[in-house]
Amino acid sequence: VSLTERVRRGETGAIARALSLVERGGPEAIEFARTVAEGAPPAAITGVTGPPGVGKSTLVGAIVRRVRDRDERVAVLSVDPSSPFTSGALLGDRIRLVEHFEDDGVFIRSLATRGVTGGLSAAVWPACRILAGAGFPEILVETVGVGQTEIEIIDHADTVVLVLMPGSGDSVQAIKAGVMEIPDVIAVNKADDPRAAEMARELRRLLPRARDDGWRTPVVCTVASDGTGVAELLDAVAAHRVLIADSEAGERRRRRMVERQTLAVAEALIGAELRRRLHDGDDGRTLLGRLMDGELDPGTAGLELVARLTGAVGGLPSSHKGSSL
Ligand SMILES: Nc1nc2c(ncn2[C@@H]2O[C@H](COP(=O)(O)OP(=O)(O)O)[C@@H](O)[C@H]2O)c(=O)[nH]1
Ligand SMILES: [Mg+2]
Repeated sequence: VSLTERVRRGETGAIARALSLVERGGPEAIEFARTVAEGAPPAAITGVTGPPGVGKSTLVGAIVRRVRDRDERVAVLSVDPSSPFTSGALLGDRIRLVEHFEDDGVFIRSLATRGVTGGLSAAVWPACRILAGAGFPEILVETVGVGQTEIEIIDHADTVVLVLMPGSGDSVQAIKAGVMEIPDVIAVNKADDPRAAEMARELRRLLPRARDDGWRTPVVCTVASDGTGVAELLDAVAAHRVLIADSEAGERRRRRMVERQTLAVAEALIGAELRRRLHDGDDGRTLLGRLMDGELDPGTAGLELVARLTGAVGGLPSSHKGSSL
């Protein structure tokens, strides 16, 4: 039986292997992910993002518990390097999801992002295809970050939940200053802290009445550690899902998603190829070697790399040449 078939049957070991495969990246990984997902209904992807320590993993655990109570299958991808876990063993001490490892209806895996351009995007797209192919209608993706970077998940998630906690003022400032995209839902977690209610009020004051797509971002108070507010949070996610399911706003969002996913995949592939060629010499000497010998400067070497990749003379399309310099 092929790996594809075993993934489609939902075999946990096969899914884990398939994810390791796509994690390595490259054209074969993309082709494989596409094959696995062929014919499978698309999964609903929810991004859970925010600064470290606000309780994202705990909240994901609480969401998983609720979804399992409804007897639906759910998969979790964690792109959080600060609290890593794998399907077999949990690393670190901040472990929220251990209870679900025995449950067939739940698949939990951390995802390496390799720290390269397009890393998150290039890894998350095929991973979600694998999980959709394995029959998970719901996927939660935990990503960590502060400010604009965490919101990279917006290119992959149908709904983005930003998790904050009393005291995480940076993100509030980022929203206030307009440098952060307005998330679809905000959870003020650790609402057992009395300052949470005031923070939620401040956020509601700061957030626009409506975004361009007509959506007003709900702010929900949660206590992830005991499940308080998680039902309300899931209601907010469901409401957003309805908005994008059949609307011009949803259409625009999907257009932007596929555009950015495509570019992320292409950029990751080209980036990998460029790095390979920088270290690979076709005439016994690497480009890097020639740089170190002072024969080339980084600018010229960069142009040459691009030239080798595109086959274009001079490395760039002619429209970029002949400037008035
Ligand atoms: N008091 C309180 N602590 C929480 C709550 N949710 C999570 N925590 C704790 O916050 C710490 C960080 O949680 P974790 O889920 O690992 O945060 P992450 O880094 O955002 O994934 C852990 O010690 C949790 O037990 C909450 O609602 N209230
Ligand atoms: Mg975490």
